[in-house]
Amino acid sequence: MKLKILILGPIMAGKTCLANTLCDLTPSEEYNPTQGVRIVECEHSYSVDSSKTEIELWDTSGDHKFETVWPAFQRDAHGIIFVFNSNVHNHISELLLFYDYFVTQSDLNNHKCWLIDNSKSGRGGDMTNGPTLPKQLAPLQQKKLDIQSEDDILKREFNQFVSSLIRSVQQSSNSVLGGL
Ligand SMILES: Nc1nc2c(ncn2[C@@H]2O[C@H](COP(=O)(O)OP(=O)(O)OP(=O)(O)O)[C@@H](O)[C@H]2O)c(=O)[nH]1
Ligand SMILES: [Mg+2]
Repeated sequence: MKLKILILGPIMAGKTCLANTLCDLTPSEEYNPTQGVRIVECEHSYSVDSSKTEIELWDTSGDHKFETVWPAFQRDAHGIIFVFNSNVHNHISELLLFYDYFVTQSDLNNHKCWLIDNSKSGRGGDMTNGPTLPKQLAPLQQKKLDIQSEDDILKREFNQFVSSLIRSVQQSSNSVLGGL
């Protein structure tokens, strides 16, 4: 099985940093804006039947000048990781624009999304201390963490997220087969 997972969110939210951390690539010292998209691959072992899943992480740019390629990002995507920083004043409104295009106006539902607040709050907290999120984001599975220093928590939760995506892809392919 191959999963396409989009990493979406505002400029300088930490999307490239997240992709590098998940794929054990060395993070770059300075900020290099992603030009359009960068695709990195990693593998996941699904614990139930220990089969291997290839994962394509689409590390996208947060810059709106690339909006024309958003339809290509979206095509055949299985899940989305949204990254933002609740300490940056415009990040929540930016995040809503991505959510609106990639979730509200698409057929990808909230269960296939994960929201990461990369606001460097300290270890393993939930999102109870930050600014209140708009209500449409409330159903999303969410986590506040520092991507680089909390890579252990990040990887554990990423594995859970991928496992749940695999289950839902398997369920939908079973229901398609059942309908034949
Ligand atoms: N220490 C630390 N630095 C981070 C973290 N996340 C992002 N940074 C820094 O923040 C800056 C922006 O991170 P990127 O991951 O490149 O941002 P991006 O979301 O990919 O931005 P675009 O590609 O322009 O959309 C870089 O200088 C990173 O080193 C983090 O979790 N910890
Ligand atoms: Mg980037």
